[in-house]
Amino acid sequence: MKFGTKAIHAGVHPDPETGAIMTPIYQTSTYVQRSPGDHKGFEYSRTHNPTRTQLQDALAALDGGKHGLAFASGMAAIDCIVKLLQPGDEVISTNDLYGGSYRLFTKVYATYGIKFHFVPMHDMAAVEAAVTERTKLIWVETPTNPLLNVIDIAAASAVAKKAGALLVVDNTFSTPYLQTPLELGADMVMYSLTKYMGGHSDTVMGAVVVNDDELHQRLSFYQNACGGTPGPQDCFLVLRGLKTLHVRMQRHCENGRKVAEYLKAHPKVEKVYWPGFQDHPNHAVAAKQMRDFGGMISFVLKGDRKEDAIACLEKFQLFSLAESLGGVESLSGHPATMTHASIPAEERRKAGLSDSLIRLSVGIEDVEDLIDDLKQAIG
Ligand code: P1T
Repeated sequence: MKFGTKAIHAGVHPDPETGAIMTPIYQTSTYVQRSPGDHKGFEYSRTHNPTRTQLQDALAALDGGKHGLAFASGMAAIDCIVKLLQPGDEVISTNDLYGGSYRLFTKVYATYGIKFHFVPMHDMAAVEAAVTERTKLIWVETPTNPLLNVIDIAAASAVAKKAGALLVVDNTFSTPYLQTPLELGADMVMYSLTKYMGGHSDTVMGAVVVNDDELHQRLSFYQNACGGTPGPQDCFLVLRGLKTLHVRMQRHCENGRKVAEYLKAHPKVEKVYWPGFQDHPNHAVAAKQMRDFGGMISFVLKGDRKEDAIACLEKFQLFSLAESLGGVESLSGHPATMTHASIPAEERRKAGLSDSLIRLSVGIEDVEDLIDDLKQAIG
């Protein structure tokens, strides 16, 4: 089955009771048992819920995985993965990543004795140099948030296998439409479903997809034991979003390309970060592992001044200034004060994240209107 057909049909089936073609929202916390332990596979909705089961199956199918696990947020999904570790274990993570992931690693799990090494992962030699006998997890986000660096998943998988570590890919920016990390050797794919997968900025959710049965069992244990599970209404919304993922992503990519090219040609723009450009430092890796280049773009205005970036952000009419990304509507953001404020300024500078960086999530509006908005805001 091809991707678009899977996005609409995989994992879901008409309701056996009524024939309802869309997955019902099973708004129930519990399920009647005939006799203690004698039930229809559902005991309590933190553990299993039929709406969530269909979403998890759909997510697994789209990534070519065997098992999907849904969570109440992307952060809850990341939290569940890190729970696989023990004090003394080490993690190698990209140094350019979502600020919330950095905060969870450094402010929560580092205090439990897990050590995190943050390295520029587009340089695989830097990853290899950080490996020790305690390395248990390699954390890849690609393209990275917000600098759109691209990390070679197959190469990272080779390093992880040699080290005896698990490889996770946060695939939030790409979605399975653009890249399928399990096929490239990743052990786990992680999503903030809040973004492109849900696609309509109307719910917060996360997911993990895996192939390995034992890994799935361990993650399911923490999913249930710790309880960061989503409600059925949210699962329904993401299931609905997935049905148009391929159509939306195609348009995000088309609009992304036009916006990136417009910015690159603009005399007041210093630098544009977008992996589709031939001269992007990781373009060859992007072209190898991605099917297109996405709708996330960052840029810096000439002069590299924070106040100019803020003035531009305040002028946007269509690119609403808001945290988040991946919805049908275009958004803009200032990572240094918004999504990445939890990364200390010194660490941000080391990773190349300037206080004058503007991040765009290019939506699926008519691109001429988006370009008109950029024209008036940049001047
Ligand atoms: O917001 P939540 O659903 O909990 O997902 C966290 C998360 C994880 N990974 C990546 C790559 C992300 O971008 C995010 C959330 N990001 C934003 C809110 C943002 O505006 O960048």
